[in-house]
Amino acid sequence: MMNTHAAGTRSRQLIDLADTYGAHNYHPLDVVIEKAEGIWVWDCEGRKYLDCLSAYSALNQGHRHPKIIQAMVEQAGKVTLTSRAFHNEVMGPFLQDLTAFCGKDVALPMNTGAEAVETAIKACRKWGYQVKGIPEGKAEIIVCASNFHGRTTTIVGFSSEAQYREGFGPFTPGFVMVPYGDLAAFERAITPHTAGFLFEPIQGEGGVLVPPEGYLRGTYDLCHQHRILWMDDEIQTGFGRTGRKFCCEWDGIKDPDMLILGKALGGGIYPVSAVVASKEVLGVFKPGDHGSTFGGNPLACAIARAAIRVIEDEGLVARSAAMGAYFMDGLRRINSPHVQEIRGRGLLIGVDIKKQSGPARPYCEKLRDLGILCKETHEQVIRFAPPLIIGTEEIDWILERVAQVLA
Ligand code: IF1
Repeated sequence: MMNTHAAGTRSRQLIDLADTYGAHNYHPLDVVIEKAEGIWVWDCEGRKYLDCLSAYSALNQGHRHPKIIQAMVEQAGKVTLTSRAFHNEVMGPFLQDLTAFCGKDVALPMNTGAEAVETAIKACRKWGYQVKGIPEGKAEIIVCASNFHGRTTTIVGFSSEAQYREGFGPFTPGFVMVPYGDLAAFERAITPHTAGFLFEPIQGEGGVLVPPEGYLRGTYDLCHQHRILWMDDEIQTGFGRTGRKFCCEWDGIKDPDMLILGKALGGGIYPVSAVVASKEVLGVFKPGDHGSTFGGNPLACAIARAAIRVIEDEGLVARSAAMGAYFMDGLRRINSPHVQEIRGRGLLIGVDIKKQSGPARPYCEKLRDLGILCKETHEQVIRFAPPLIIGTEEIDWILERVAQVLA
């Protein structure tokens, strides 16, 4: 398929530089972003686009939110990094705000999502040995097919996506895979050595896959019957993205054993991640067991505090629910011959393109030409996930263009 977007000269040069001097581990759309504000971004030629990807939900608060930028600048004028060899003035207040927001006891701060997932795996295994009494070296963690939890060697080792694994073994043992959304299969996979169940409440990379109603609740109840930690990866779905504070609330779950957080926790500015859990679980870590040079640094903590405050003060959870319903309704009205299914919750929406209509990428390229940035996932799915600050007028503007492209 021809790329109809004639990237301007300066953009072309910058893309060539990245191609020449960078590793080719991505295949991005030909857009070079120079500037951004709120839901909008501009490329090097001054063309304006509405951001419908939000850096995979890391930009829930919008680009360069003034309150988060202000917190960042103020903190940068004081101290940015101490390492955990010393205390800093911001980490305590941040951890207090975060645990209050989540309704949990304690949190462990890291940087990227994958690091938080690794942290959760370590905590789960140690809890399995020390608290549950699983024999040393035998702990099992149940994971789901079509999962995405990050890119470390341990995490890709339990991916079902051949490309994520191929050439990167040998892999870490101790993970058992079950089909996503199948409660009976989950129950069959439980053994006396099961320490945890690691899952996404909606699989984003999997293609915005929403599990059947009752699945999350069912796994939660089974986990509690069998003393298994329910490890909820809300890195992409958390902080209002799905129209609830955390996506697990859609199945009535208010108290997950572990919340794994990232992306929007950093307000679209800085990588901030965390595992939030009970004292019983995170209490297994003793000094020296785990850590990170940058985790819990004062700049990260100041930014994350502001990022949480913006979600709360601007009512972004309720806004995501309302705008998501409006967006979904508009998409359903389009009635395109190319659409197989539309699914999602809140402002995490996937439009599944029929196989016979070809892959989703050319549709994303056409949308880009009309001023909308989005990205395909899993060949056939266009993901729409704008910042949660979006309004109905802007959604109407998107829908007009989507209707054109899907006609
Ligand atoms: C990329 C995908 C989304 C995640 C969940 C952990 C992580 C992610 C549920 C790891 C990260 C990212 C990674 C990013 C693109 C993006 C993505 F398409 F690859 F799968 F969002 F859908 N758990 N997802 O979604 O967090 O270490 O990246 O901070 O380019 O790989 P990270």
